[in-house]
Amino acid sequence: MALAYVGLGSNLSDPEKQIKHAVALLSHIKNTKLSDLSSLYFSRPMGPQDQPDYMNAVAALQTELSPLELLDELQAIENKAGRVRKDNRWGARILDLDILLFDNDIINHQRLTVPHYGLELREFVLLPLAEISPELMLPNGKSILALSQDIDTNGLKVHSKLR
Ligand code: PH2
Ligand code: MG
Ligand code: MG
Repeated sequence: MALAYVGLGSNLSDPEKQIKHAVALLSHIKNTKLSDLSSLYFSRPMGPQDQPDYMNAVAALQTELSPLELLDELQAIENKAGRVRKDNRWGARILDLDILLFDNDIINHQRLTVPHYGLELREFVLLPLAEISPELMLPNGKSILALSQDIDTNGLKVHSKLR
């Protein structure tokens, strides 16, 4: 059994609804249990500024799946939400589900990099992570709580509880 942290993000097609629906689908992934869920956060776009604001959250999953099996499940949920995969790095998206951490694993696979490459630089990942797991450490030994306290919050705020 592994403990995985997944980042959820949306800035198109009613982001709040997208995230809530995605949470419901996360809780039905095979051989996986949704063990924790952050609040829903309102966040300013990182990357191109000519895109809508985001809603973000983080979920903790206990899973028997391998990292790539979990990635397949997450991509299936993204596709179901109607996400179109195009070459718009950091651009607007209906639903983005990113594996942030998978136990203490370091994964450098063509399809998957864990820890997520942007994790230490993104307030909309660090603050929700610190909300649910303030004691969490990255494989490189850094503390999530310390990183979350040092980062510019860039207007990030709790929008509502997700459960
Ligand atoms: N995701 C991106 C690009 N920019 N900005 C915010 N605030 N939240 C995101 O989830 C996000 C982003 C690409 O995945
Ligand atoms: Mg992303
Ligand atoms: Mg992604």
